[in-house]
Amino acid sequence: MAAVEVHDTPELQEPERRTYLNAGHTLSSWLLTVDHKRIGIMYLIAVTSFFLVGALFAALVRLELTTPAGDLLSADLYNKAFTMHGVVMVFFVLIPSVPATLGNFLIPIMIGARDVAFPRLNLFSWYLFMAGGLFALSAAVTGGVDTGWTFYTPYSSTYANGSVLLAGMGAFVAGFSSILTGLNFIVTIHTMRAPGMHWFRLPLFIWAHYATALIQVLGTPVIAITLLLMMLERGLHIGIFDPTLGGDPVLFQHLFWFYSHPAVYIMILPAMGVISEMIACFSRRRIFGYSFVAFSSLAIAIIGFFVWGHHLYVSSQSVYVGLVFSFITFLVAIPSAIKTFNWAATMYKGSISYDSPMIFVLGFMGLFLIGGLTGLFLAAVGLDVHLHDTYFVVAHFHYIMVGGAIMGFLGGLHFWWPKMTGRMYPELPAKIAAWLVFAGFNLTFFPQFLAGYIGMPRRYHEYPPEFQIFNVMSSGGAVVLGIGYLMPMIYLIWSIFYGKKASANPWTGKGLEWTIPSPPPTENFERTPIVMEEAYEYSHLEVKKVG
Ligand code: HEM
Ligand SMILES: [Cu+2]
Repeated sequence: MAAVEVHDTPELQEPERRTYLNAGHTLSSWLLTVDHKRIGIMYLIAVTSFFLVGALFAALVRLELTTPAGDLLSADLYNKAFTMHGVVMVFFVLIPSVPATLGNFLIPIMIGARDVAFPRLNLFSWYLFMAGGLFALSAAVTGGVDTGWTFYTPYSSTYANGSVLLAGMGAFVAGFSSILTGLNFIVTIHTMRAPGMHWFRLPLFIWAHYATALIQVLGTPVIAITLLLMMLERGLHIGIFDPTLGGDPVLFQHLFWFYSHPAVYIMILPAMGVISEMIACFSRRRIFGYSFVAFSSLAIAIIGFFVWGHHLYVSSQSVYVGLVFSFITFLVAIPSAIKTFNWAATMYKGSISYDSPMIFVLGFMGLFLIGGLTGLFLAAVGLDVHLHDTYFVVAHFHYIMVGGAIMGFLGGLHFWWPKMTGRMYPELPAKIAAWLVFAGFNLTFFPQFLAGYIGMPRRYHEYPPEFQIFNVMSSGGAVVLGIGYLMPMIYLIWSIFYGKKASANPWTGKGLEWTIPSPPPTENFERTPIVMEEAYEYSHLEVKKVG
């Protein structure tokens, strides 16, 4: 039998260091916490649970579409499945994914603060989010909703059966959580930066969240009021959207997309912030064109408010208005391209290490590029007449939102996991998961571009047999993708118990979060840090490492 080496582990002798994790072990110490880090973790658990629910509905949709006949789900059930998939994924996964979890955890730390500006409001936002989620889920079990996540009128307001009100309430209440989180971040970033942390020393993660918060505060009230009007019309027949009551159904689409296009930037901008941090760290370089990347977040947030009409090219909107929206849509592609170019330029001649978070970054770059470029196809009015409401659109937005936002989220989760939990996860499964997600994703969604281009419409449960080959590829890819998503859930949870202890700075990163212990103490910093250097001073660090 092998000899067992017995030695005194220093951890056993030292009194256990106080961290935000061991600050309290009861359930109420979590449910009543005002610590931004614990609230971030609570969002992480909630978002992951919603993700599983959303994925379940996606699995139903993909299973149905494997064969051309509508044999698994009736048309009605199919409509309900993709609606719940969309509602849960958009409002309860994508929108809170990065800002509510990583944003909550990291923003105060990255700017050298002890918490967000309004810690109680932060906890209240979490409860609102959960209440919204419960409304939405109860819609699923009390008859379901079949309007699609877009709730288009007059179908939703007058004709649809099912729990439209509950689902609408869900999105409405969750919206307030999003507004209050944005408000909290804006005030935090304005007022709580440590001495020396002036605006152009902020990590790009902060800039991205600042821009996102502006959209959350300015845009979300519009969707809230729109959903409220839809629900009022449904309950009281007040005639705002339904033409038989004297309303205008396209008005709903304008109001809906006035929020929901900017909302896609609520989903992607924070992920872009994550990507900037990881590219700098794993290329050991300052982000090329820091201020361009910072301002492009603001530009995206602002111009993003003026492109909503590209969802209405075929809705009776004047073709001249369509041309204006088309032009502005092309404009908003510029700041996205600036980011992509600057990331590539940062990596160029950088000393890149391919740790698992970086694999997610590279995956993000590839998928976001395809998503963005196909957006240009859709932005061209003439082409969009052909592509609108086909699987091409479905593929486009999944490349952006799942390929982009979720890839960034997963990458960030791996990158900061050691900081959040004090444990390292196993590297090899993480690399495998990153590759599986990338491969599975492409196999799932690339065929949808082709199917859409040759005319497969979205939102039908049966289709002509010539589209089957694409759908079989998609459903097969979804299995690979599903495994890629499940793996991190397993090894990350495993690592909390069995992972190697993480040092304060396992990636030798720059940024204040790497200067405090992993996991951080409740108050983050013993003393308020004084910031003396620019963001991403990696050249400096290289010298130190060698010397
Ligand atoms: C490069 C910039 C982009 C351009 C030019 C662009 C263009 C478009 C256009 C024109 C449509 C409407 C297509 C139709 O309904 O026929 C569309 C749909 C969509 N886009 Fe983009 N897009 C871009 C980036 C994004 C980003 C960054 C996101 C999300 C983070 C996104 C998410 C969506 C979604 C969710 C839809 C479809 C919504 C639905 O009908 O359910 N797009 N895009
Ligand atoms: Cu849009």
